[in-house]
Amino acid sequence: MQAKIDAFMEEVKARDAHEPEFLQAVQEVAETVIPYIASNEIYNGKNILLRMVEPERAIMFRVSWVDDKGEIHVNRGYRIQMNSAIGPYKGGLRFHPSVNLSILKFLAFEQVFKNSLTTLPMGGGKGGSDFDPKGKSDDEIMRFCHSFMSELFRHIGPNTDVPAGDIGVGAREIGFLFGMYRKLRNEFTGVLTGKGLSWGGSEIRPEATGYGTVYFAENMLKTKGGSFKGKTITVSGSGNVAQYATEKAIQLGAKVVTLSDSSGYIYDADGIDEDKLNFVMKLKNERRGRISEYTDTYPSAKFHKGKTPWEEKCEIALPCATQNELNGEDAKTLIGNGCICVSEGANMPCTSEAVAAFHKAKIFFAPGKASNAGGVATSGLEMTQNSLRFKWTRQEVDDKLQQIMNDIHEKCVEYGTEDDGYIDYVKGANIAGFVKVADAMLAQGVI
Ligand code: NDP
Ligand code: 2IT
Repeated sequence: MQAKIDAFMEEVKARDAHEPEFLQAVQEVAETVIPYIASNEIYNGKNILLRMVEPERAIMFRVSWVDDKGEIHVNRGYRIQMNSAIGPYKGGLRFHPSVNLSILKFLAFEQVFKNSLTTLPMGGGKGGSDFDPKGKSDDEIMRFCHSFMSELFRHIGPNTDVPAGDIGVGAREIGFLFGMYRKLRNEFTGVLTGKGLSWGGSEIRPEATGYGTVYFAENMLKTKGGSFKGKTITVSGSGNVAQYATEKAIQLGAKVVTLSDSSGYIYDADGIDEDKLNFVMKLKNERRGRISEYTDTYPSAKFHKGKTPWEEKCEIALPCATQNELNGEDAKTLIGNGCICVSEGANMPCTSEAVAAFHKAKIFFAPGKASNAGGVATSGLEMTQNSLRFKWTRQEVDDKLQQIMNDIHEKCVEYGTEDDGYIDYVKGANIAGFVKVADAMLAQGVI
């Protein structure tokens, strides 16, 4: 079996040798899905996975924009339309200087499996730009977003491709992007998700990824009679996902002791309560400040410059910042400190060495394509509401989100339970996500 997996990876590497993040994501899927394909006659010999690693379309474009001083800048824009076998392409836009083809292809590939797991009819895509929003004025952000959409609009549509937010793209950016799309097309449709509540957005969408990550972790703990109540939690990041993962963890009676950004992390031994979290939300979402400023207001907390939260003692770790932010050494430290559960809020935040360490220690580990799927699932619910021209209440959307996270958990148990009873959520999520897309691709023929 290993020879089969190696041969497959050689073929992918021959094409995409210079795309390390993409290869990392593909390798993880290949290791679990190729043995499944080999033992299931309907999928065997059809090169389905080989077709799935090639984007249906990859669009790259120039984004020129003018800063407040009148200087002209050029960035690169992308949209990877990975797979539309089960629905329109769906996935976020990332604005961050690290963005390149490898990162967007890994994200688009993961998105195909994640969206399939949500039970909703959505294909997978991802896009963005190497634009750095840090330090830019609102006017500069607006001009960049308008320029970006002045090209992207011709490739997307409510039945074709529906982008949303990701790192560096939140409510403000979705507003500017939507405004330009509406003007160019002269139509008001659900072409983007994460819209404002007064113009087509869904209740709970801002909260959904973070809440879903915690709902999923709570489901994992429940398999052994555990819960969040009274547990100590470390969270990384301090953006959208980290904020709402923290909020839900607090609501479930846990103590969150860390938050971070790319400069370092803060440790608050007393726990980040609702008031402190409100302070963080204002700091990050309105003043667009740095997490280190937390200690100016709460001096008993400590800022650890250039470090990640994984050196702190916790029972549950929620990595919610970015890819490969938690490595094999971090994993060993966490396990040594008594961590029993890791639920990925970010996409691929744990390196393959870290994931191997969690599996070896047989602790609960949820891969992002399962545990952070609540965000895109609620985007799917936003699309449904837009099509119906109807609005569900907060409670209705939250109930549906919880149901979807329960369903994803069940699918992972169904496909990922090992002979000794240990649940390999990576295997479960990959196979369950694969089956639905593969069945659709088989039914539609060689296209
Ligand atoms: P935000 O832009 O709101 O926040 C990103 C956070 O991560 C910031 O605190 C940022 O710090 C930190 N961060 C970004 N890059 C790095 C880096 N290279 N090293 C250390 N810290 C970094 O993004 P989101 O919260 O939306 O996204 C976070 C993660 O969750 C991403 O992996 C994203 O793909 C994933 N995700 C998001 C979903 C959503 O609905 N938004 C859905 C599913 C997954 P700084 O300010 O210093 O850059
Ligand atoms: O990674 C992700 O799932 C997202 N950034 C959310 C995508 C979406 O379409 O809501």
